[in-house]
Amino acid sequence: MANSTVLLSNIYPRREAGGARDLGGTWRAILDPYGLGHVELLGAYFQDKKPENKSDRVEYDFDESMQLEVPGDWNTQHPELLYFEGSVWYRTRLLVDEAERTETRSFVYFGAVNHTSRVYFDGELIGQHEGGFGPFAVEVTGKLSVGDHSLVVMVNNRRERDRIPAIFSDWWNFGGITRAVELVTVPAVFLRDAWLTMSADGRVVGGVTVDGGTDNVEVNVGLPALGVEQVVSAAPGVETTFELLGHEAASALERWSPANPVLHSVNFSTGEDSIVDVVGFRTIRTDGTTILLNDEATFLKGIAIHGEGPSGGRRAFGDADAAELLGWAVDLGANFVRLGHYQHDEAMLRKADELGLLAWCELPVYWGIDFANEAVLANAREQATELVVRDRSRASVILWSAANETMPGEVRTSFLGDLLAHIRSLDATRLTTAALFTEPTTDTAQRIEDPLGELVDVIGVNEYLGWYYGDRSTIAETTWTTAFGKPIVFTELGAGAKAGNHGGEDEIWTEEFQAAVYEAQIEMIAGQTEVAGLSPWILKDFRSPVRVLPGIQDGYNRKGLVSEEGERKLAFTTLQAFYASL
Ligand code: GCB
Repeated sequence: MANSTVLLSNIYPRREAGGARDLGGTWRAILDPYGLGHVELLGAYFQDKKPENKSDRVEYDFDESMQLEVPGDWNTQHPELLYFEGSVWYRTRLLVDEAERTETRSFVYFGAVNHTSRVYFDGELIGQHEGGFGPFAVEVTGKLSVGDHSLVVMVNNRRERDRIPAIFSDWWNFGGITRAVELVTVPAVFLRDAWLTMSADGRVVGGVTVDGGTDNVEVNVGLPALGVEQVVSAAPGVETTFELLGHEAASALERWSPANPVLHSVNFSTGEDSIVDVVGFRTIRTDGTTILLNDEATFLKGIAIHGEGPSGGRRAFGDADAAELLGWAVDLGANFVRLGHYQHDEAMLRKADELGLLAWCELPVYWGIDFANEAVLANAREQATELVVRDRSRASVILWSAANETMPGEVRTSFLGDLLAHIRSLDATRLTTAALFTEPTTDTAQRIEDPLGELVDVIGVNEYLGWYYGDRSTIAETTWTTAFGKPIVFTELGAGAKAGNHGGEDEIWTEEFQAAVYEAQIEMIAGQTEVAGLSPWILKDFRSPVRVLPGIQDGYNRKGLVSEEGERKLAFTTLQAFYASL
């Protein structure tokens, strides 16, 4: 199924300027475990009917059906939905009054819907989308007459061999309309996309895509603080890229960094449309096995984060969750977050920009994907476009990750090669990466030779010494090298511990055991020459249906530095002390 949706960026600026109406709140929902809700004779739920009189055979009624909060996963809203995988039909009513500008163009924007969705407006199918973590929009221009309208969204989160992710993962398959839904109103000719960032060689570069009209239009791009204003001539429907300022003027710009996360106001305008964004400027590149931020060697003091809220074991969304999760990372002394294993809420990157956290953004190409399937590759490319286009103005974003723990093989490597080339074609200013699967040998000299290493700029290594592999006593003397002369980032290491469970360092699941693994890892890292950072697994305990040990896991992966309710474990302090010492 190819997507029939539109990709709109700059939702934050539009929201702030009053161009977006929040459609979140309490929606109605009908469960459809057999996926038959579209069948005319049985229901055709998208028609949003109800029995009108005593002889009317309509076998559903949204008004009397289950309530679900949007945004939000469905799993944690009703106990009977915790494990539900299948289709749910969501319905909200949209009241349009006289004041609503109907002469302009309007889109219903979805921050994310997991996993596959079909959107119906007043009974008509207006868009379908595949991919559970990327933003998309459907156009409703001309449909917003004054009155009451029906918006129905069929959401399906079945795990399938030909989806991304596919069948297996170590996280909860949260279903639903998990991020914000907004009615976005724009002029007839508008900026579908507009971005600005700094290239690896310190130039201010960007792009604009104008939607509507047939003629070329002038787009003004300005950096008011510097008195810079430039006109770009853009043809409708295609991206026009440009360089703002000369190289010299760009080099005089105050740089964004973790120590100084300075953001500049940037505006884009054409005809009746304008966008005001805040953007930081910094360079990111590698030199051999070193990562250079603003031309200075930078060690990534990181932590991995899942898109799960700070409490309640639910899908995270919005500014408050982002502030709390990233606030913990700041307390830890981190300058880097790995946002695994899929695209996170835009709020995370906006907040990371403000806080001065560098970010790794990732696609859900995780474990066993159907790499031989062309349609899967096509969807991977669509998901990559959503990932990159939404956030390529964010200074925090330094790494685009194509995959996590995929098994070496020709078909896999060619799939990821294609995907990485696609990512680079959308954004050549940042580094590419992937978290590689490693099964460390018993040897203390570990060598990474997965050919994927050839295709990325930075090599992510998930290693788990002292947990899945090896003996804790030999971690410290282990060395890591690759065949590629590129920076290594330990993207995963760690151990499970139940918060509040205390005992000896050799007693598994205790906070002491976990802290001891961290101590040994820290000792090891100090002795590496090719390692440019780490993002241990993971900030917070997170739900996973494969973690079933009673009394310890109870449905949670326990490798968090804090529990699912935010209680800090000993290892938090261990890592914090290490980061403070650097
Ligand atoms: C991994 C995976 C991650 C798991 C983790 C674990 O290698 O990348 O998704 O959650 O290990 O805890 O086993």
